[in-house]
Amino acid sequence: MNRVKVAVFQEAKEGNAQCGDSYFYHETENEFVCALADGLGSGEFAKESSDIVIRIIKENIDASVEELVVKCNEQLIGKRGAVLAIFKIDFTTHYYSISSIGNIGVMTITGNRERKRNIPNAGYLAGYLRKFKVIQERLTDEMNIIMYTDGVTNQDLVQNYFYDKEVDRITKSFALRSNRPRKDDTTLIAIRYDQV
Ligand SMILES: [Mn+2]
Repeated sequence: MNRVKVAVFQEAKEGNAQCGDSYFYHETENEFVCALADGLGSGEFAKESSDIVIRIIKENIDASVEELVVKCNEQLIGKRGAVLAIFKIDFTTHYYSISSIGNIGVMTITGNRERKRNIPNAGYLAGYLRKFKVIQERLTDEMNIIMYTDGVTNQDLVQNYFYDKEVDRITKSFALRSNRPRKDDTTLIAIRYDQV
């Protein structure tokens, strides 16, 4: 049985058929990883870039967050580019890592309802990569982690339904109550960790 629960809401920008955001998550005995990418611009080329990023992460599940960012960046040379957030849990050390490059978000919520929005690194992935930070923190006994692209607004992010322990209820509440019309492709990933 998986230790981490995940639910995803995704919708294209108003009037667009295809969403340029891509995501992937996977749990093994020792790790959980989730990545979310938003291709720059919109349409086909945006999707191409975000798909490349997600493919690299699937093919290199065991790599560190830092290595994943570097590899993704290399593969985007000559492409439109993408912004990227990666969240990874190491079950053996009880630490999690987060890195985000560009306008894409990660918010952590601990059991005592403390919300923290990860500060993203400036820029985006497209072949030239500046220095970037990977934050590492100890897992708490219960945590919600919310990953989102820029279709999710600040107004959405302060809502109380993000405290819910059931990830499906978080994405359903978001679907019902978040801001519309969608001015950008919108992906919201709700992740729940409970120490067993
Ligand atoms: Mn976007």
